[in-house]
Amino acid sequence: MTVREAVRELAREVGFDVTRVADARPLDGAATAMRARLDEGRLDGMEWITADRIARATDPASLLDGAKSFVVMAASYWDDVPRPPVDPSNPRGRVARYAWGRDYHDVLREAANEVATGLTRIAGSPVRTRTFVDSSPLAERAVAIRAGLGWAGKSTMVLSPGIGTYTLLATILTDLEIEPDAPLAKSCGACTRCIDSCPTGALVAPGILDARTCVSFHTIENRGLIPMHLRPAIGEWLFGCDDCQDSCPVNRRPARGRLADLRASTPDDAWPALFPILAMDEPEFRARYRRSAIWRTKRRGLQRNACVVLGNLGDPSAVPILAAIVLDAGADSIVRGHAAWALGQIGGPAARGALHRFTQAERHARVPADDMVIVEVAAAVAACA
Ligand code: B12
Ligand code: SF4
Ligand code: SF4
Repeated sequence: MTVREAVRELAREVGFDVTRVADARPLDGAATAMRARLDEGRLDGMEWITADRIARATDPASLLDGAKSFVVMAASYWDDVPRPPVDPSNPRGRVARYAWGRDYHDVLREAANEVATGLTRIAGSPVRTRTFVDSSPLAERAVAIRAGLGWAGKSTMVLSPGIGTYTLLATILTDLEIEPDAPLAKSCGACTRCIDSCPTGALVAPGILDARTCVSFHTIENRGLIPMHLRPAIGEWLFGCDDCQDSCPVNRRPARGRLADLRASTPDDAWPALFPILAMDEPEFRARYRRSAIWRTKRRGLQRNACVVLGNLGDPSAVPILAAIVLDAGADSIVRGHAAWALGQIGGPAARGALHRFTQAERHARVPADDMVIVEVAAAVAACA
Protein backbone atom coordinates (compact mmCIF):
# COMPACT_ATOMS: atom_id res chain seq x y z
CA MET A 1 0.00 0.00 0.00
CA THR A 2 1.37 3.46 -0.85
CA VAL A 3 1.59 6.24 1.74
CA ARG A 4 -1.27 8.00 -0.04
CA GLU A 5 -3.50 4.94 0.12
CA ALA A 6 -2.67 4.36 3.78
CA VAL A 7 -3.48 7.97 4.69
CA ARG A 8 -6.77 7.76 2.82
CA GLU A 9 -7.71 4.58 4.64
CA LEU A 10 -6.87 6.06 8.03
CA ALA A 11 -8.81 9.25 7.27
CA ARG A 12 -11.82 7.19 6.26
CA GLU A 13 -11.60 5.21 9.51
CA VAL A 14 -11.74 8.37 11.62
CA GLY A 15 -14.78 9.72 9.73
CA PHE A 16 -13.64 11.68 6.67
CA ASP A 17 -15.40 10.89 3.40
CA VAL A 18 -12.88 12.09 0.82
CA THR A 19 -9.11 12.54 1.20
CA ARG A 20 -6.74 13.88 -1.44
CA VAL A 21 -3.13 15.00 -1.55
CA ALA A 22 -1.65 18.18 -3.08
CA ASP A 23 1.91 19.41 -3.34
CA ALA A 24 2.88 22.39 -1.22
CA ARG A 25 3.90 24.87 -3.92
CA PRO A 26 2.64 28.43 -3.36
CA LEU A 27 -1.06 28.88 -4.19
CA ASP A 28 -0.47 31.79 -6.56
CA GLY A 29 -3.78 31.73 -8.46
CA ALA A 30 -5.74 31.77 -5.22
CA ALA A 31 -3.57 34.55 -3.82
CA THR A 32 -4.40 36.76 -6.79
CA ALA A 33 -8.13 35.93 -6.58
CA MET A 34 -8.27 36.55 -2.82
CA ARG A 35 -6.35 39.82 -3.07
CA ALA A 36 -8.77 40.99 -5.76
CA ARG A 37 -11.78 40.22 -3.47
CA LEU A 38 -10.06 42.09 -0.65
CA ASP A 39 -9.22 45.12 -2.79
CA GLU A 40 -12.76 45.25 -4.20
CA GLY A 41 -14.08 45.44 -0.61
CA ARG A 42 -15.94 42.12 -0.92
CA LEU A 43 -14.45 40.88 2.35
CA ASP A 44 -15.19 44.09 4.26
CA GLY A 45 -16.32 43.44 7.81
CA MET A 46 -13.83 40.61 8.32
CA GLU A 47 -10.93 42.83 9.34
CA TRP A 48 -8.84 39.80 10.17
CA ILE A 49 -8.59 38.97 6.42
CA THR A 50 -5.66 41.23 5.54
CA ALA A 51 -3.25 41.29 2.60
CA ASP A 52 -0.61 39.90 4.92
CA ARG A 53 -2.84 37.03 6.01
CA ILE A 54 -3.66 36.17 2.37
CA ALA A 55 0.08 36.13 1.58
CA ARG A 56 0.69 33.63 4.42
CA ALA A 57 -2.44 31.60 3.64
CA THR A 58 -1.18 30.94 0.12
CA ASP A 59 2.50 30.36 0.98
CA PRO A 60 2.81 26.90 2.55
CA ALA A 61 6.54 27.35 3.25
CA SER A 62 5.65 30.15 5.67
CA LEU A 63 3.24 27.87 7.52
CA LEU A 64 5.57 24.89 8.09
CA ASP A 65 9.33 24.55 7.73
CA GLY A 66 10.14 22.15 4.91
CA ALA A 67 6.49 21.86 3.82
CA LYS A 68 6.12 19.30 1.01
CA SER A 69 2.54 18.05 0.88
CA PHE A 70 -1.02 18.77 1.91
CA VAL A 71 -3.41 16.04 2.96
CA VAL A 72 -6.87 17.58 2.60
CA MET A 73 -9.92 15.82 3.96
CA ALA A 74 -13.64 16.49 3.63
CA ALA A 75 -16.31 15.34 6.06
CA SER A 76 -19.93 15.41 5.00
CA TYR A 77 -22.25 16.85 7.62
CA TRP A 78 -25.47 16.52 5.70
CA ASP A 79 -28.43 15.51 7.80
CA ASP A 80 -32.12 16.23 7.81
CA VAL A 81 -34.27 17.40 10.70
CA PRO A 82 -37.85 18.02 9.61
CA ARG A 83 -39.27 21.42 10.50
CA PRO A 84 -41.35 21.14 13.70
CA PRO A 85 -45.05 21.96 13.22
CA VAL A 86 -45.64 25.71 12.99
CA ASP A 87 -46.86 27.09 16.34
CA PRO A 88 -47.34 30.88 16.49
CA SER A 89 -46.92 30.85 20.27
CA ASN A 90 -43.46 29.29 19.84
CA PRO A 91 -41.87 30.68 16.66
CA ARG A 92 -38.62 29.16 15.41
CA GLY A 93 -35.66 30.17 13.29
CA ARG A 94 -33.35 28.05 11.18
CA VAL A 95 -29.69 27.16 11.72
CA ALA A 96 -27.41 26.25 8.81
CA ARG A 97 -26.68 22.53 8.84
CA TYR A 98 -22.97 22.81 9.58
CA ALA A 99 -23.77 24.28 13.02
CA TRP A 100 -26.35 21.70 14.19
CA GLY A 101 -23.98 19.55 16.21
CA ARG A 102 -20.86 20.00 18.33
CA ASP A 103 -18.51 22.76 17.13
CA TYR A 104 -17.01 21.43 13.89
CA HIS A 105 -13.65 23.04 14.68
CA ASP A 106 -13.27 20.64 17.61
CA VAL A 107 -14.80 17.60 15.90
CA LEU A 108 -12.69 17.88 12.75
CA ARG A 109 -9.52 18.86 14.58
CA GLU A 110 -9.72 15.79 16.80
CA ALA A 111 -10.23 13.54 13.75
CA ALA A 112 -7.50 15.29 11.72
CA ASN A 113 -5.03 15.04 14.59
CA GLU A 114 -5.50 11.28 14.61
CA VAL A 115 -4.54 11.22 10.94
CA ALA A 116 -1.56 13.54 11.58
CA THR A 117 -0.32 11.24 14.35
CA GLY A 118 -0.81 8.23 12.09
CA LEU A 119 1.40 9.81 9.41
CA THR A 120 4.55 9.11 11.40
CA ARG A 121 3.52 5.46 11.75
CA ILE A 122 2.72 5.25 8.04
CA ALA A 123 5.97 6.99 7.02
CA GLY A 124 8.04 4.83 9.37
CA SER A 125 9.95 7.85 10.68
CA PRO A 126 8.98 11.11 12.47
CA VAL A 127 7.29 13.68 10.24
CA ARG A 128 6.40 17.28 10.95
CA THR A 129 2.73 18.22 10.59
CA ARG A 130 0.42 21.20 11.10
CA THR A 131 -3.35 20.83 11.11
CA PHE A 132 -5.80 23.46 9.80
CA VAL A 133 -9.53 23.59 10.42
CA ASP A 134 -11.11 26.82 9.26
CA SER A 135 -9.65 29.31 11.69
CA SER A 136 -5.95 29.31 10.77
CA PRO A 137 -4.50 31.24 7.85
CA LEU A 138 -4.69 28.73 5.03
CA ALA A 139 -6.59 29.05 1.76
CA GLU A 140 -8.33 25.76 2.42
CA ARG A 141 -10.58 25.69 -0.63
CA ALA A 142 -7.66 26.44 -2.92
CA VAL A 143 -5.77 23.43 -1.49
CA ALA A 144 -8.87 21.21 -1.90
CA ILE A 145 -9.24 22.28 -5.53
CA ARG A 146 -5.56 21.65 -6.31
CA ALA A 147 -5.82 18.22 -4.71
CA GLY A 148 -8.85 17.26 -6.80
CA LEU A 149 -11.01 16.86 -3.69
CA GLY A 150 -13.64 18.82 -5.57
CA TRP A 151 -14.10 21.64 -8.03
CA ALA A 152 -14.75 25.33 -7.39
CA GLY A 153 -18.48 25.85 -7.68
CA LYS A 154 -20.17 29.03 -8.85
CA SER A 155 -21.39 29.33 -5.25
CA THR A 156 -17.67 29.39 -4.24
CA MET A 157 -18.28 26.07 -2.45
CA VAL A 158 -15.99 23.12 -3.15
CA LEU A 159 -18.14 20.44 -4.80
CA SER A 160 -17.07 16.84 -4.35
CA PRO A 161 -18.47 14.18 -6.65
CA GLY A 162 -20.69 11.84 -4.66
CA ILE A 163 -21.00 13.99 -1.53
CA GLY A 164 -21.67 17.47 -2.91
CA THR A 165 -21.07 20.66 -0.96
CA TYR A 166 -22.28 19.90 2.57
CA THR A 167 -18.70 19.23 3.60
CA LEU A 168 -16.23 20.70 6.04
CA LEU A 169 -12.53 20.68 5.31
CA ALA A 170 -9.57 19.74 7.47
CA THR A 171 -6.03 19.95 6.11
CA ILE A 172 -2.68 18.61 7.24
CA LEU A 173 0.48 20.26 5.97
CA THR A 174 3.51 18.01 6.30
CA ASP A 175 7.19 17.81 5.45
CA LEU A 176 6.60 14.29 4.17
CA GLU A 177 6.58 14.01 0.39
CA ILE A 178 3.41 12.20 -0.73
CA GLU A 179 2.44 11.56 -4.33
CA PRO A 180 -0.13 14.27 -5.21
CA ASP A 181 -3.56 13.71 -6.75
CA ALA A 182 -4.59 15.58 -9.89
CA PRO A 183 -7.18 18.38 -9.93
CA LEU A 184 -10.62 17.35 -11.25
CA ALA A 185 -11.51 18.16 -14.83
CA LYS A 186 -15.07 19.08 -13.81
CA SER A 187 -17.11 22.27 -13.66
CA CYS A 188 -20.65 23.47 -12.97
CA GLY A 189 -21.35 23.72 -16.69
CA ALA A 190 -24.32 25.92 -17.58
CA CYS A 191 -26.01 25.62 -14.17
CA THR A 192 -26.62 28.87 -12.25
CA ARG A 193 -29.08 27.67 -9.59
CA CYS A 194 -27.05 28.88 -6.61
CA ILE A 195 -26.76 32.36 -8.09
CA ASP A 196 -30.49 32.45 -8.86
CA SER A 197 -31.49 31.23 -5.40
CA CYS A 198 -29.29 33.52 -3.31
CA PRO A 199 -31.79 35.71 -1.43
CA THR A 200 -29.58 38.81 -1.44
CA GLY A 201 -27.72 38.55 -4.75
CA ALA A 202 -24.45 38.01 -2.87
CA LEU A 203 -23.12 35.76 -5.65
CA VAL A 204 -22.33 38.67 -7.91
CA ALA A 205 -20.73 36.52 -10.63
CA PRO A 206 -19.86 32.83 -10.96
CA GLY A 207 -17.44 32.02 -8.12
CA ILE A 208 -17.49 35.55 -6.70
CA LEU A 209 -19.18 36.16 -3.38
CA ASP A 210 -19.68 39.61 -1.92
CA ALA A 211 -19.69 38.98 1.81
CA ARG A 212 -21.17 42.43 2.44
CA THR A 213 -24.54 41.13 1.29
CA CYS A 214 -24.22 37.45 2.29
CA VAL A 215 -26.71 36.24 4.92
CA SER A 216 -24.06 33.90 6.31
CA PHE A 217 -21.68 36.82 6.86
CA HIS A 218 -24.29 39.00 8.55
CA THR A 219 -25.72 36.33 10.85
CA ILE A 220 -22.29 34.98 11.89
CA GLU A 221 -19.49 37.50 11.43
CA ASN A 222 -21.16 40.93 11.56
CA ARG A 223 -20.93 42.26 15.12
CA GLY A 224 -23.08 45.36 14.58
CA LEU A 225 -26.21 46.47 12.79
CA ILE A 226 -27.44 44.38 9.89
CA PRO A 227 -28.17 46.78 7.01
CA MET A 228 -31.91 47.48 7.09
CA HIS A 229 -32.48 46.73 3.41
CA LEU A 230 -31.02 43.22 3.79
CA ARG A 231 -33.05 42.16 6.84
CA PRO A 232 -36.19 41.01 4.95
CA ALA A 233 -34.07 38.72 2.73
CA ILE A 234 -32.65 36.96 5.79
CA GLY A 235 -36.01 35.25 6.15
CA GLU A 236 -35.85 32.55 8.83
CA TRP A 237 -32.04 32.24 8.96
CA LEU A 238 -31.02 32.60 12.60
CA PHE A 239 -27.42 31.51 12.04
CA GLY A 240 -25.69 30.91 8.69
CA CYS A 241 -27.43 30.24 5.38
CA ASP A 242 -27.74 27.15 3.19
CA ASP A 243 -29.77 28.54 0.29
CA CYS A 244 -26.97 28.27 -2.28
CA GLN A 245 -26.36 24.67 -1.19
CA ASP A 246 -29.99 23.62 -0.90
CA SER A 247 -30.51 24.66 -4.51
CA CYS A 248 -27.43 22.86 -5.88
CA PRO A 249 -28.27 19.82 -8.05
CA VAL A 250 -25.02 18.13 -6.99
CA ASN A 251 -26.60 17.83 -3.52
CA ARG A 252 -29.67 16.07 -4.88
CA ARG A 253 -29.07 12.74 -3.18
CA PRO A 254 -26.96 13.53 -0.15
CA ALA A 255 -25.80 10.79 2.16
CA ARG A 256 -25.99 11.36 5.91
CA GLY A 257 -22.63 12.51 7.33
CA ARG A 258 -20.77 9.83 9.29
CA LEU A 259 -19.41 12.03 12.10
CA ALA A 260 -22.26 11.66 14.59
CA ASP A 261 -21.01 14.63 16.65
CA LEU A 262 -21.89 16.97 13.77
CA ARG A 263 -25.55 15.97 13.89
CA ALA A 264 -28.35 17.72 15.76
CA SER A 265 -29.22 16.18 19.11
CA THR A 266 -32.72 17.66 19.20
CA PRO A 267 -34.94 19.38 16.61
CA ASP A 268 -34.26 22.62 18.51
CA ASP A 269 -30.60 22.49 17.38
CA ALA A 270 -31.77 22.88 13.78
CA TRP A 271 -34.94 24.93 14.37
CA PRO A 272 -34.38 26.83 17.62
CA ALA A 273 -37.31 28.36 19.45
CA LEU A 274 -36.79 32.12 19.36
CA PHE A 275 -38.50 33.38 22.53
CA PRO A 276 -36.16 31.39 24.83
CA ILE A 277 -33.18 32.81 22.92
CA LEU A 278 -34.39 36.35 23.55
CA ALA A 279 -34.87 35.56 27.23
CA MET A 280 -31.39 34.03 27.70
CA ASP A 281 -28.88 35.62 30.05
CA GLU A 282 -25.14 35.18 29.58
CA PRO A 283 -24.75 32.02 31.74
CA GLU A 284 -27.67 30.39 29.90
CA PHE A 285 -26.17 31.30 26.54
CA ARG A 286 -22.82 29.87 27.62
CA ALA A 287 -24.37 26.65 28.90
CA ARG A 288 -26.25 26.07 25.68
CA TYR A 289 -23.81 27.30 23.01
CA ARG A 290 -20.26 27.13 24.40
CA ARG A 291 -19.56 23.90 22.51
CA SER A 292 -21.36 24.97 19.34
CA ALA A 293 -20.21 26.96 16.31
CA ILE A 294 -23.02 29.38 17.22
CA TRP A 295 -20.83 30.60 20.09
CA ARG A 296 -19.00 32.72 17.50
CA THR A 297 -21.85 35.15 17.02
CA LYS A 298 -22.11 35.81 20.81
CA ARG A 299 -25.37 36.26 22.69
CA ARG A 300 -25.89 39.74 21.31
CA GLY A 301 -25.54 38.55 17.70
CA LEU A 302 -27.88 35.61 18.19
CA GLN A 303 -30.53 37.76 19.89
CA ARG A 304 -30.19 40.38 17.15
CA ASN A 305 -30.72 37.65 14.54
CA ALA A 306 -33.72 36.29 16.48
CA CYS A 307 -35.34 39.74 16.29
CA VAL A 308 -34.80 39.85 12.52
CA VAL A 309 -36.40 36.42 12.06
CA LEU A 310 -39.37 37.41 14.25
CA GLY A 311 -39.82 40.54 12.13
CA ASN A 312 -39.78 38.41 9.01
CA LEU A 313 -42.24 35.87 10.42
CA GLY A 314 -44.57 38.80 11.10
CA ASP A 315 -46.60 37.11 13.81
CA PRO A 316 -48.14 39.45 16.43
CA SER A 317 -47.48 36.85 19.16
CA ALA A 318 -43.90 38.23 19.23
CA VAL A 319 -44.95 41.82 20.04
CA PRO A 320 -44.85 41.56 23.88
CA ILE A 321 -41.30 40.14 24.06
CA LEU A 322 -39.98 42.56 21.41
CA ALA A 323 -41.71 45.51 23.10
CA ALA A 324 -40.17 44.55 26.45
CA ILE A 325 -36.69 44.65 24.86
CA VAL A 326 -37.26 48.03 23.19
CA LEU A 327 -38.53 49.51 26.45
CA ASP A 328 -35.69 48.05 28.55
CA ALA A 329 -33.04 50.76 28.99
CA GLY A 330 -30.61 48.08 30.19
CA ALA A 331 -30.91 45.94 27.06
CA ASP A 332 -28.15 45.85 24.46
CA SER A 333 -28.58 48.67 21.90
CA ILE A 334 -28.00 46.44 18.89
CA VAL A 335 -30.65 43.99 20.07
CA ARG A 336 -33.02 46.82 20.98
CA GLY A 337 -32.63 48.43 17.55
CA HIS A 338 -33.42 45.16 15.76
CA ALA A 339 -36.35 44.49 18.10
CA ALA A 340 -37.76 47.87 17.08
CA TRP A 341 -37.30 46.98 13.42
CA ALA A 342 -39.15 43.72 13.99
CA LEU A 343 -42.07 45.59 15.58
CA GLY A 344 -42.18 47.80 12.49
CA GLN A 345 -42.39 44.72 10.27
CA ILE A 346 -45.09 43.06 12.33
CA GLY A 347 -47.15 46.25 12.48
CA GLY A 348 -50.69 46.39 13.83
CA PRO A 349 -52.04 48.26 16.88
CA ALA A 350 -50.00 46.39 19.52
CA ALA A 351 -46.66 46.97 17.76
CA ARG A 352 -47.54 50.59 17.02
CA GLY A 353 -48.56 51.10 20.65
CA ALA A 354 -45.24 49.72 21.91
CA LEU A 355 -43.23 51.97 19.61
CA HIS A 356 -45.34 54.94 20.67
CA ARG A 357 -44.77 54.12 24.36
CA PHE A 358 -41.03 54.06 23.71
CA THR A 359 -41.12 57.42 21.90
CA GLN A 360 -43.07 59.05 24.74
CA ALA A 361 -40.92 57.55 27.49
CA GLU A 362 -37.68 58.43 25.70
CA ARG A 363 -38.85 62.00 25.17
CA HIS A 364 -39.34 62.37 28.92
CA ALA A 365 -35.99 60.68 29.60
CA ARG A 366 -37.72 57.80 31.36
CA VAL A 367 -36.22 55.22 28.98
CA PRO A 368 -32.76 56.38 27.92
CA ALA A 369 -31.59 55.06 24.55
CA ASP A 370 -28.71 55.84 22.26
CA ASP A 371 -29.19 57.49 18.88
CA MET A 372 -29.08 54.25 16.98
CA VAL A 373 -32.11 52.89 18.86
CA ILE A 374 -33.96 56.16 18.33
CA VAL A 375 -33.27 56.02 14.58
CA GLU A 376 -34.43 52.36 14.42
CA VAL A 377 -37.63 53.19 16.32
CA ALA A 378 -38.37 56.15 14.01
CA ALA A 379 -37.91 53.89 10.96
CA ALA A 380 -40.13 51.24 12.55
CA VAL A 381 -42.86 53.82 13.26
CA ALA A 382 -42.70 54.86 9.60
CA ALA A 383 -42.87 51.19 8.49
CA CYS A 384 -45.98 50.64 10.67
CA ALA A 385 -47.65 53.70 9.26
C1 B12 B 1 -14.19 33.86 5.41
C2 B12 B 1 -15.01 32.62 5.26
C3 B12 B 1 -16.36 32.77 5.02
C4 B12 B 1 -16.99 34.12 4.66
C5 B12 B 1 -16.67 34.43 3.17
C6 B12 B 1 -16.92 33.20 2.26
C7 B12 B 1 -16.39 33.32 0.83
N1 B12 B 1 -17.00 32.60 -0.09
O1 B12 B 1 -15.43 34.04 0.58
C8 B12 B 1 -18.49 33.86 4.97
C9 B12 B 1 -18.77 34.28 6.40
C10 B12 B 1 -19.49 34.56 4.05
C11 B12 B 1 -18.54 32.34 4.88
C12 B12 B 1 -19.71 31.65 4.63
C13 B12 B 1 -19.78 30.26 4.55
N2 B12 B 1 -18.78 29.39 4.85
CO1 B12 B 1 -16.95 29.92 5.19
N3 B12 B 1 -15.09 30.25 5.40
C14 B12 B 1 -14.41 31.34 5.39
C15 B12 B 1 -12.90 31.02 5.58
C16 B12 B 1 -12.54 31.24 7.05
C17 B12 B 1 -11.96 31.82 4.67
C18 B12 B 1 -12.45 31.87 3.22
C19 B12 B 1 -11.79 32.93 2.40
O2 B12 B 1 -10.62 33.23 2.57
N4 B12 B 1 -12.55 33.51 1.45
C20 B12 B 1 -12.03 34.41 0.48
C21 B12 B 1 -12.34 33.79 -0.91
C22 B12 B 1 -11.89 34.73 -2.01
O3 B12 B 1 -11.61 32.60 -1.01
P1 B12 B 1 -12.28 31.13 -0.96
O4 B12 B 1 -13.72 31.20 -1.35
O5 B12 B 1 -11.96 30.48 0.32
O6 B12 B 1 -11.49 30.33 -2.08
C23 B12 B 1 -11.59 30.69 -3.44
C24 B12 B 1 -10.27 31.16 -4.02
O7 B12 B 1 -9.24 30.48 -3.33
C25 B12 B 1 -10.44 30.73 -5.48
N5 B12 B 1 -9.33 29.97 -6.05
C26 B12 B 1 -8.75 28.87 -5.55
N6 B12 B 1 -7.76 28.46 -6.36
C27 B12 B 1 -7.76 29.31 -7.39
C28 B12 B 1 -6.96 29.33 -8.52
C29 B12 B 1 -7.16 30.33 -9.47
C30 B12 B 1 -6.31 30.32 -10.67
C31 B12 B 1 -8.19 31.30 -9.27
C32 B12 B 1 -8.46 32.37 -10.27
C33 B12 B 1 -9.01 31.26 -8.11
C34 B12 B 1 -8.75 30.27 -7.20
O8 B12 B 1 -11.57 29.85 -5.55
C35 B12 B 1 -11.92 29.46 -4.24
C36 B12 B 1 -13.37 29.02 -4.17
O9 B12 B 1 -14.24 30.05 -4.51
C37 B12 B 1 -12.88 29.49 5.18
C38 B12 B 1 -11.82 28.65 5.92
C39 B12 B 1 -10.43 28.90 5.35
N7 B12 B 1 -9.48 29.14 6.22
O10 B12 B 1 -10.23 28.85 4.14
C40 B12 B 1 -14.31 29.02 5.52
C41 B12 B 1 -14.97 28.00 4.57
C42 B12 B 1 -14.74 28.45 3.17
N8 B12 B 1 -16.40 28.15 4.89
C43 B12 B 1 -17.08 27.06 4.86
C44 B12 B 1 -18.49 26.97 5.04
C45 B12 B 1 -19.06 25.60 5.34
C46 B12 B 1 -19.29 28.12 4.93
C47 B12 B 1 -20.84 28.18 4.83
C48 B12 B 1 -21.46 27.03 4.03
C49 B12 B 1 -21.48 28.25 6.24
C50 B12 B 1 -22.98 28.47 6.22
N9 B12 B 1 -23.79 27.46 5.95
O11 B12 B 1 -23.43 29.58 6.47
C51 B12 B 1 -21.02 29.55 4.13
C52 B12 B 1 -21.02 29.40 2.60
C53 B12 B 1 -21.17 30.68 1.85
C54 B12 B 1 -20.53 30.57 0.47
N10 B12 B 1 -21.32 30.47 -0.58
O12 B12 B 1 -19.30 30.57 0.41
C55 B12 B 1 -16.20 25.87 4.50
C56 B12 B 1 -16.45 25.50 3.02
C57 B12 B 1 -16.34 24.02 2.69
C58 B12 B 1 -16.59 23.78 1.23
N11 B12 B 1 -17.05 22.56 0.94
O13 B12 B 1 -16.38 24.61 0.37
C59 B12 B 1 -14.74 26.46 4.80
C60 B12 B 1 -13.65 25.91 3.89
C61 B12 B 1 -14.43 26.11 6.27
C62 B12 B 1 -14.01 24.65 6.47
N12 B12 B 1 -12.84 24.38 6.98
O14 B12 B 1 -14.73 23.73 6.14
N13 B12 B 1 -17.31 31.79 5.03
S1 SF4 C 1 -24.82 31.70 2.00
FE1 SF4 C 1 -26.88 32.49 1.47
S2 SF4 C 1 -26.61 34.70 1.17
FE2 SF4 C 1 -24.54 33.78 1.17
S3 SF4 C 1 -24.10 33.36 -1.01
FE3 SF4 C 1 -25.08 31.49 -0.22
S4 SF4 C 1 -27.29 31.78 -0.62
FE4 SF4 C 1 -26.31 33.79 -0.83
S1 SF4 D 1 -25.93 25.24 -8.03
FE1 SF4 D 1 -25.12 24.75 -10.05
S2 SF4 D 1 -23.70 26.45 -10.47
FE2 SF4 D 1 -24.10 26.48 -8.27
S3 SF4 D 1 -22.46 25.30 -7.35
FE3 SF4 D 1 -24.19 23.86 -7.70
S4 SF4 D 1 -23.76 22.99 -9.73
FE4 SF4 D 1 -22.48 24.81 -9.53
